[in-house]
Amino acid sequence: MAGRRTLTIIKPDAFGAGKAGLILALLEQHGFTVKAARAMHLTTAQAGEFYAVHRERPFYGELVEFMTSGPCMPLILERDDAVATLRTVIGATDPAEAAEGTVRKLYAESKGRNAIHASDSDENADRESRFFFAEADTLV
Ligand code: 3AN
Repeated sequence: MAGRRTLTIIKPDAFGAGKAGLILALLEQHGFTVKAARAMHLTTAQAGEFYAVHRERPFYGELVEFMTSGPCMPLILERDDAVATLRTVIGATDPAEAAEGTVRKLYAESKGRNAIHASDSDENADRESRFFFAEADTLV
């Protein structure tokens, strides 16, 4: 059965532009509740580790540089079928291809500066949640 929790990050472009509240309101309208939240400025080592799966991709350096360019906001969110629903709500990686009303259609500038991250599987949601939060922070 699909899990009830997923991990999202409001990325430095959206967080720095003061869009965190609007994005969170949209996610809440889609039935998500916040189970953990923090604001932080990732180090190069942290961003590199978080995106290690993309290490061989041509955009890896650009991605790490962008994710360390300013503070971001990781959150654990909960609702039924959390991973698949959030992927739909954030929209396609490229905002030019994102559906109307999605977070990326509304707030992303480009494939690289695309406002928000969302886990792509229950396994990654679990791994990514542990990356940012201690178990004691996720018991609400
Ligand atoms: P998604 O975030 O939609 O799961 P992935 O997993 O293909 O997309 O890519 C991870 C992240 O890498 C994206 N969120 C985006 O920030 C960055 N990225 C993907 N493709 C490109 C690209 N062509 N140029 C720059 N950055 C990219």
